[in-house]
Amino acid sequence: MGHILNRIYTNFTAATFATGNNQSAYGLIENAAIVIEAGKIAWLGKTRNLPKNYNDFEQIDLTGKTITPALIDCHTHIIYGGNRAEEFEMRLNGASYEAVARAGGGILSSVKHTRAASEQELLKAASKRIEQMINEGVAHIEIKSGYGLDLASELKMLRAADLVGQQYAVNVSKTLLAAHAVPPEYKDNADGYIDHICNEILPTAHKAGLVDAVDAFCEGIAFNAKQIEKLFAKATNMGLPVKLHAEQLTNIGGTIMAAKFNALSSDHIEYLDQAGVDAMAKANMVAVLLPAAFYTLRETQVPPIAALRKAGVPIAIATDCNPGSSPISSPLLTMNMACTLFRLTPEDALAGFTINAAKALKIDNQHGSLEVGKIANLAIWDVNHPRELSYQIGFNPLFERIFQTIN
Ligand code: DI6
Ligand code: FE
Repeated sequence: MGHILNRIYTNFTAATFATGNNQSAYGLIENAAIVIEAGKIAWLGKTRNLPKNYNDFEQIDLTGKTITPALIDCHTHIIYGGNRAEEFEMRLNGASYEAVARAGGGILSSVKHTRAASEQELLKAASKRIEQMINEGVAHIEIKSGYGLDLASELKMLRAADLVGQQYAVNVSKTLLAAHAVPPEYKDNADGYIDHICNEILPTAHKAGLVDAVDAFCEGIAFNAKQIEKLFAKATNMGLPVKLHAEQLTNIGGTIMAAKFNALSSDHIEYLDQAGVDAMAKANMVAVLLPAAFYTLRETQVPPIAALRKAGVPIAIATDCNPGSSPISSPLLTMNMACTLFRLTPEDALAGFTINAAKALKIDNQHGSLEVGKIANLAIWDVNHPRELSYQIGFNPLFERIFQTIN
C-alpha cells in the first residue's frame, strides 16, 4: 500500500473502464503506461507513446501485471456488534425460524449487541473485515447504520463509520439506514418509528455531518413503500440523496417509489418487474446486485439482468457485508458469485465494483475508472488479464493498492 504523488508505471495491462473512444471490453489497453502526478492520473496510454516530459518521475516496470481502478464497495453494513454464527449453526442443526427468533436471533440480535458496544468496540469489531477489503484492493466503502434503531445508537454507528475513514487508508460514504427494522420500542408502530426518524434521527445525524445518503428496507418484514416515501420526502427536502433495499424477497413497489425521488440506486431487486426496470432507467438509477446475500439465503429468483441491460441501467455489485444475510468481506469472491450465480460476465463484475459502483455513490467524477484527471486510486494485480479476478475462487492476486490521500 502506498500513497504516491508522482510516479510512472509501464508495460502493464490496463482495465480502464474509460468512456469515450476506447470501446473495447474492459476499456483494455495492453502494454499500457500511466503517469501519476500530484495524486491524479496525468496521462494514460501505450508505453511506447509515453511523453518525454515526465523524465524526472520514478518509473516502475509492471510487465505481466494488470492495473484496474481501485475497487469500490457501494453497499455494506460492515459496522455491527456481535455476530450471528450461533444462529447459523442452530439453523444447520435443524432449528426452525421461530426457534431462532425465540433464542433472540435475527436483525434484533445484532441490534442488541450494537447498542451494547461503544464506538471504539464497533470499530475494533469491524477492523478485520475492513483490512480484508483493503487487502483486496478496495479504496472506497459505503457503510450503513441500521443496527442501532434509536437516536444514540444510530449516531454511534455513523461516527464509527466516520472513524473508519479517519483511521484506515480508505474513503467512506456514510448512509443512514435507521429504517432497517422496526425497533422493539416501536413494536406494532412502524409509522411512529418513521416519524421518529423524520423528526429526530435524520435531522440530528444530518446536522452532525454524518449522512451522505438515506436508505431504507422496503419489504413485508420491514417498511412499506408508503412509509418510506415519507422518509424520502424528508431526506430530499434536506438535499440528501436516497437509495433503497427493494424487491429482495417480494415486490411491494419499492423501486417505483424510489424512482420518483431519483434515487441513486435500488439494491437486491431479485423480484423487480419490467415496470420497475423502466422506472430505474428513466430516473438514471443504478442497479446494485448483492450475490452473496442471494447465496447465503439460498435464493432462487435471479435479478432481471437481461431487462436491466436492455434498458441501459448500470449494474453495480457489492458485498452487502452484514452479520445475517451476507457475512462476507471479500469483493473478489462476490465478483465470482456474480458470474456464477447471476451469469454476469467477468467484465460486468469488475465494472460492478469500479465504475458502476462509483456511479451508485455519485463519485464517478473522480473515481471508478482510469481516466486523465481522476484520482489515481489503483489496484495492481498479479494477473495477466482482468478476467482472472472473477475466475479464481478464494485467491487474492493483489500486488499493491495505490491510495491517494487527496480528495
Ligand atoms: N436486507 C438483508 O438481507 C439484510 N438487511 C437488509 O436490508 C439483513 C440484515 C441482517 O440480517 O442483519
Ligand atoms: Fe443490505
